[in-house]
Amino acid sequence: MSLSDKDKSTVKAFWAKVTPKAEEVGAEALFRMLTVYPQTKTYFSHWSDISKGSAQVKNHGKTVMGGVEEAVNKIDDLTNGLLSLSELHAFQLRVDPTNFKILAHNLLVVLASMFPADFTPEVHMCLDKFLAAVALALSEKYR
Ligand code: HNI
Repeated sequence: MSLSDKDKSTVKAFWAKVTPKAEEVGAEALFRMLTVYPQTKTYFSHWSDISKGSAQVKNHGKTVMGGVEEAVNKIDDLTNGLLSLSELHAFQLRVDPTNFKILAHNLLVVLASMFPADFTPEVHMCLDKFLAAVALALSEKYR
């Protein structure tokens, strides 16, 4: 399942609108993931505070969104573009790759609620494809 030129331009145009609010989106999506899918909390057991709006949740939300932005910039070759992030998650952090899909879902929910006018069914479809491709690229080093 590859992204068409139209998918890519739709993702880029939407992302340009998201960028100014990236920190809020990241923190909300991360907090939602930790709440709705509590099994994801195991990876953050070294944090002192995983409550809504905590400094650690905000910080890591920002970090993850930096990774997604990198993916938008490397949308033409996600496998190579995300190789070092994949390596980090596979070998050091040992994050089960099913969690990439869980985070993608939470990102979509937050984007839909924060950008209701821009989040059309078409945009939803392109973002879903893009985030699935990101999840696949991040899973590359696991095999
Ligand atoms: Ni993820 C660290 C990007 C999904 C658990 N993660 C990072 C970093 C980036 C990043 C960037 C910082 C790297 C560095 O220090 O060089 N993570 C992404 C992206 C996605 C993702 C782009 C998916 C879209 N990460 C996930 C998921 C989990 C996850 C789904 C677990 C449920 N990531 C982590 C953990 C760290 C991490 C844990 C280390 C955080 C820390 O502070 O210890």
